Amino acid sequence: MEKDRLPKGQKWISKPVVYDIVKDVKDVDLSTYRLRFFGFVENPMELSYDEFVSMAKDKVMADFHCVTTWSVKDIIWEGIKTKKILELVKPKKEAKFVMAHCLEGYTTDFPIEYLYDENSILAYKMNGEIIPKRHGFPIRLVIPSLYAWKSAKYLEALEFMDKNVKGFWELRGYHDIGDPWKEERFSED
Ligand SMILES: Nc1nc2c(c(=O)[nH]1)N[C@H]1C(S)=C(S)[C@@H](COP(=O)(O)O)O[C@H]1N2
Ligand SMILES: [Mo]
Repeated sequence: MEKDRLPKGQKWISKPVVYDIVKDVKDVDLSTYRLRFFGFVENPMELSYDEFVSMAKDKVMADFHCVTTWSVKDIIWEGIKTKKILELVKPKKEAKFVMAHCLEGYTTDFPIEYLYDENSILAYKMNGEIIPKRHGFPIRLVIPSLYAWKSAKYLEALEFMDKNVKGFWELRGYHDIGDPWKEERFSED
């Protein structure tokens, strides 16, 4: 049923609203850009943009829920599913949480389980086009099963951590997990 598709407290809108912690996002030089994976992993790894694109074979269509109460249906993301990245970097058993680090300084953290989700993807295309600058060019982490602030734009690195360290919005009161189906908007601590 259509209404079961919308988490409590949300309403549908047609396009995602851009939210950024900075006014201007610098242009990215793709020739020097690297996406890094580090921390508690057996195989730390870095990928150039070209390497990323040559590995990008996955596509996910998912709804996108923002904690400010809007939701957008059926956004199509193309790139590499995060579960495939995990097969390559091999998280150590200590790896319990992940911090996404972004080029302009934004960070967000979440439990590692969310990277095993079938719908979680590192995306370089959105709705069939290269991701527009303000939606996260060159690469964005997309975790459709969490509120949109966990979907880190302008991604620079994923850090595998043995404990929960709060990111930008988590330090300002947002939930450490942020499951829209449980309305985990704010944290209690
Ligand atoms: N790097 C980065 N990623 C970010 C943000 C940000 O400020 N910087 N904002 C987050 C927030 S609060 C939301 S709601 C979504 C918004 O995604 P959109 O701008 O593509 O609509 O991006 C998230 N990812
Ligand atoms: Mo947000």
